[in-house]
Amino acid sequence: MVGMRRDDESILAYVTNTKGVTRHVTLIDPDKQSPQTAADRACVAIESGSSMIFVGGSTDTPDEIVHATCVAIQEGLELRAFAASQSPDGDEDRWKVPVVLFPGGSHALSPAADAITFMMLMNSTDRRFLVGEQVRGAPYIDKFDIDALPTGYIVCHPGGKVGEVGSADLIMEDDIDLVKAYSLTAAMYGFKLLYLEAGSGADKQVSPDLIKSAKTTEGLTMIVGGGIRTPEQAKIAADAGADWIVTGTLTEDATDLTDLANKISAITTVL
Ligand code: 1GP
Repeated sequence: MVGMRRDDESILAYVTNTKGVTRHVTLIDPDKQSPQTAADRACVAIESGSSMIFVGGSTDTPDEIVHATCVAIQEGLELRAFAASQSPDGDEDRWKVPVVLFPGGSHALSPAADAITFMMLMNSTDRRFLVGEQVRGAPYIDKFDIDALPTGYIVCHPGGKVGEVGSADLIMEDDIDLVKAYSLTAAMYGFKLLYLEAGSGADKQVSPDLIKSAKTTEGLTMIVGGGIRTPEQAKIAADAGADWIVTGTLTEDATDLTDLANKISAITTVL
């Protein structure tokens, strides 16, 4: 395990011990930049208040690219942690954030990741996304000794590419009781995380009413992503009960690292 996490805390504990504070995840799609640029972006994100890195997104990225991206990010974080440890005012712990695979399937895995969101796309109509890809991937996750974070993944309207590829029976804005039933199901299965997804690049974020409804189920840490680009949008999701806000497109759209720092700081300061 290459993990950078704090020594006395498991990754699942890090993710689920929210202490009532909403935190931010930066999603890096390995397909969208070189591993070195991914590492630079991840370091800027952490410096700007992000608390976790997800690696994943595209459906057909080769394993080698995913792995090279995870290695580069881990090395970047390690260097920053070391530099902080050498400085009297340095905060070494800030750099010890998990690098977590956010896979589109049983491909795109890397032993350099600390953990994986081990997901059931709960509202898929395709067995492959309910349990098929998971059965294919589990032996590799076991072999690589990556922590599996048990996650219920629910795709909400508009759903974007993941909704299409994952054959999701989309949760609509007014499906308040349905999303509650899904959250109960997730808790009864023993999932610890529930990820409400509007789809990458969505023109509408997950409705706060859906977040509120799912949040009434105890024992689930709520991750919300898709279409969040501004502090106002992040605040809406946080106020509705999101424990983690994920942004991906925001990073890809940033014109440079300074722009990225400004955009992520603007979000993390309102959480
Ligand atoms: C996608 O929820 C994430 O899986 C992030 O979405 O790219 O719209 O930020 P965006």
